[in-house]
Amino acid sequence: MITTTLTLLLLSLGFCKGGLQENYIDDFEETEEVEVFAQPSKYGSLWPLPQKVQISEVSFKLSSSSFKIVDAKQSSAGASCSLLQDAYRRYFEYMFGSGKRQQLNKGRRGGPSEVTELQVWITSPDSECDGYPSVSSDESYELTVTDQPYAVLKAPKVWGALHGLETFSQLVYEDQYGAKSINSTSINDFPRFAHRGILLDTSRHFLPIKVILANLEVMAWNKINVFHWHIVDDQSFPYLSRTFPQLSQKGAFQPYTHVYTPADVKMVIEFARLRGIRVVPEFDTPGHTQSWGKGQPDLLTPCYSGSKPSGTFGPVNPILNTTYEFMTQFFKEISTVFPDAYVHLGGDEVDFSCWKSNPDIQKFMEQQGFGQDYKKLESFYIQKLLDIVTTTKKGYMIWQEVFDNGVKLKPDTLIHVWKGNQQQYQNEMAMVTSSGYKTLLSTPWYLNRISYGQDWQGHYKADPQDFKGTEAQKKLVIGGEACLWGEYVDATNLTPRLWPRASAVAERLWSAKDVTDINDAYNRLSAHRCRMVDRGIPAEPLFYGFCPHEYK
Ligand code: CP6
Repeated sequence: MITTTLTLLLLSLGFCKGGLQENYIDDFEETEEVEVFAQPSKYGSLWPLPQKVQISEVSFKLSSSSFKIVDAKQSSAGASCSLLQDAYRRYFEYMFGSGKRQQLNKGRRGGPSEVTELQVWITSPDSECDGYPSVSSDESYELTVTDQPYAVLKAPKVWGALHGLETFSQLVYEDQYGAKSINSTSINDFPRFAHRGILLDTSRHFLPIKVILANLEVMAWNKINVFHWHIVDDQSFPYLSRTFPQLSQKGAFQPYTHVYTPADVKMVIEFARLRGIRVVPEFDTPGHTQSWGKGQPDLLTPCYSGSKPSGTFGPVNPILNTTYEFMTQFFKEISTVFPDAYVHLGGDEVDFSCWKSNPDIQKFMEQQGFGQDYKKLESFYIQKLLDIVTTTKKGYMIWQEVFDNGVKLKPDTLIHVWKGNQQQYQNEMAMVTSSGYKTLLSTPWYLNRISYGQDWQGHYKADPQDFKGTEAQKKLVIGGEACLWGEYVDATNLTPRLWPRASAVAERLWSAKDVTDINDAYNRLSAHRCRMVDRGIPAEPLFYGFCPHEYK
């Protein structure tokens, strides 16, 4: 009875078999045939793959009762470096769980020897323990697990040590009797690109702090080192500004709990720092600013219908002095709240129709000799904004439109490429770098776009240095970002939509250029995804199969 009713209901809603089938075929994306069930890789579950790895057949045991992660005697960072001490605790738990410590059966004769210590040795006199990571941070490390009672993790700075701890934890596996084991291994590792980011959008849906923190943790497992926080946009303004509290009072989703307080922001920045992750906030103007207008009267351009204001508003009003006075104060605050050397200033998708309708703007265009070229007006605004932000001693990132419109930029500006098909974004990368600017790629990594099939493969195959250009041009590519825009994403579906798909981008940006074996990637990524699930994160499956932990 219930079934019949349901069928009728579905039919009446148009969910008939034929319709479904058609959509299904339309949406199907061809993916390369990989082996259906994940096979063990010779690199185990390492993800992203280190630059140089040697793993031998010789294996050692690890016992939760005797194993310790300790500072090497020669290390420049010791017990007072809480960043490292916290990381030791985290990784001990990932390897052995927080449950009761199991005694290794030491009575077994002729059994393999045991690794009892991981010694962490920071080799540079300044470990940077209390600093913030930056685009020029040294993230390299060396890891050796040999026939010694202890393994050694050597890194010039704490940032490399954090990555090395993650790698060490990825080398630990359970043998057929369930005993923790690690093979004799030698790793020399460093990132291919310095900027490996993920964009999360907290304007279209508010993301609770705990969701942001949980995903920062997963970013660390994937050696992602930038959290691009697209914190505000048209739909809401959740950033609580000390200077302009009415921005979030009026512009955040109501009730007023949908805000990030100064204490929240501080917590996110510190949680990220402890994991070697930079927090780059984006305050996107002059477009994408509807929510700003609610708490800051006169900031946005009044649109006209005929000779009268229509009551709606467009982009930031570029012709008023008050606009620039506001921006000066606002970005002064931002520069003190966010310690990173960069802010993202947006500048994308500016709609000119409102500016065109406004008689005051038309008059201004005439005075300035801009004719009907509204890109010139946009550039006028951005130019002034960049000068303002420069006085706060920050560097800036901007979306590609700002470059496309010919705005004069500081030589160290980062141009963020996000538009077009493959041909178009490759042309754009070639143009940006031939003009001498540094660039970041996101176009192939719009994780908010979903389709039926293994779309991670497409993300994996895109390479930010694949475009026509000289070696010098290729060097100007400093990395990329996976973007998860928030229109259709909130706390309920963010995590499985992001992982393990963003992991594919993480390996492209960390590992050597020639790491392209899709079968091996499938095998390692399947295991890496199971590890994420094991560590408590609902990462979605790549394809058929099961995870080993499901048996426990
Ligand atoms: N919001 C802002 C967005 C997008 C951009 N900027 C966007 C555009 C296209 C897609 C997804 C997101 N939602 N501020 C573009 C950079 Cl497919």
